[in-house]
Amino acid sequence: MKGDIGVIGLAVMGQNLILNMNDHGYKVVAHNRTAEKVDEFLQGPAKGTNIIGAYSLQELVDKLESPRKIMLMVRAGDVVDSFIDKLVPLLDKGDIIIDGGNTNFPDTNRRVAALKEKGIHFIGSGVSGGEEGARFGPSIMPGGSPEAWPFVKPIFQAISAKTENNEPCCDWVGNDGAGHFVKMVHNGIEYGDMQLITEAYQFMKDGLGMTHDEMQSVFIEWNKTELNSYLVEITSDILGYKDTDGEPLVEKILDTAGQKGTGKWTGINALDMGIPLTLITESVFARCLSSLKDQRVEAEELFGKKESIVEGDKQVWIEALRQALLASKIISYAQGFMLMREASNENGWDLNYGNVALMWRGGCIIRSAFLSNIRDAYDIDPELSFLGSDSYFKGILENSMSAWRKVAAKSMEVGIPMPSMTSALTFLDGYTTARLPANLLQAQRDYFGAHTYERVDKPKGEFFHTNWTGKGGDVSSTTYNS
Ligand code: NBP
Repeated sequence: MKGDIGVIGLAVMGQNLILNMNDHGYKVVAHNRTAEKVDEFLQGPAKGTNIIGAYSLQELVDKLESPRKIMLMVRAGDVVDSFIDKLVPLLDKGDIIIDGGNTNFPDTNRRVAALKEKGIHFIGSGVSGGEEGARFGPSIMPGGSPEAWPFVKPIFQAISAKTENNEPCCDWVGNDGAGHFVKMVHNGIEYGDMQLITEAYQFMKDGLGMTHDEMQSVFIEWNKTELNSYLVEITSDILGYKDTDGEPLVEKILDTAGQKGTGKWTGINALDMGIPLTLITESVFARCLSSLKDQRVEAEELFGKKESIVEGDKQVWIEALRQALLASKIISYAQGFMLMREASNENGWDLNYGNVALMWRGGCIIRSAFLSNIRDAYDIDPELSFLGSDSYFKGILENSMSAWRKVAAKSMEVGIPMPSMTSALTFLDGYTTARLPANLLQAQRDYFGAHTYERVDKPKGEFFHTNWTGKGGDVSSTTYNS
């Protein structure tokens, strides 16, 4: 009997996805560039299962049922292209290649188009949840050639995480690179959620002088509220974790954050598309700033910086902080969905935002109760342009406003950096201001560069130039927006 699906790449993600597929009754053919890893896998974790090994791509192809489904779980980038190039001559028209790695979506756009010309279907799929997710139920975000989806759907939906109502956290996202785009935004949101939590931690630790056990209890309590999420849960575990000497391990970890690029891609896309994705971008910059450790140590000494203690009732501050965190999180997701909306419109992807929220509901790093509310919001209005306008989220933003402002103002006053919480508030203030000072900005642009402006008392689309000094000419620059 031939295999249902082939998987190339026997590192942590590939192995765990294969075992997951096997658990769900699928016969998987496993291949890896370094052949010894196939044997190690078959004699190790895959021992006693129905998993079959393949030591060459030809063997892999020969052992698969038609149409063949071959999933790449290898390092993103050139390695994916190289496997595609080697596979194509061995495949038949209608066969399917799936890239489950962390690929930048323009690469998926390119591969879908190139393979279509050869009659091969291509799916680019985000997979989130790390090692444990891959093994027991990840969030899976597939996009690409829609013709391929019916063949892959039963396998992906079987192995994916499920919501509390047993809905699979996996559905078709859209054409071309839509799946990898949505996975990229997921990772950007993950950056934002993590940064917000770290800001709350620093406020509690440095501002309120709380112990790690106290902070752990706060996160345990917060996890029983609207903030209920995987990241809040693991934060409480981390804060309670003691090193061998009984001290909190977290304080022994160097404060320089790493990154693998998906947050940066999200920020770059937001800039390209003109979407004010301020919170995620601040979170990426916060990681960049953290990596300037030596400079920060010198600068702290140079400026003689000392944060002052936050005065007042600790419990009142903790509740204010919870509200500030929740409100900021709403803004982060609102911005992320704005970005997806713009990308969907630009690329004709017809994204279903409620489904995206559902796919993130379980299995992935940003899984949270909150995502059910986002799904409800898009069920009520599938074209919602700003999540904060939905009555549930609007209510939270309004109720949290005063506490959020107090936390933001206090952080500025005492010198605790909270770039994401404060930028979220600034965004909302800007978004809810009907008249911003961009009129002055337009005047400046026209003054120095004859860039023209529109007038509030004339129809939109009519452009004016003023000779502000009497010395410049009346010729204006070409009007366009980049
Ligand atoms: P890695 O990203 O570490 O990739 C390891 C695989 O790539 C191995 O099969 C390795 O073969 C193969 N490979 C490499 Br590296 N260079 C190669 C080359 N030049 N030619 C052929 N094969 C090559 O594995 P992973 O951490 O399991 O991740 C797989 C994908 O899933 C990545 O795109 C990753 O970004 C994504 N992802 C990872 C996680 C996670 O938590 N780790 C979560 C979600 C998504 P070899 O054994 O012969 O060296």
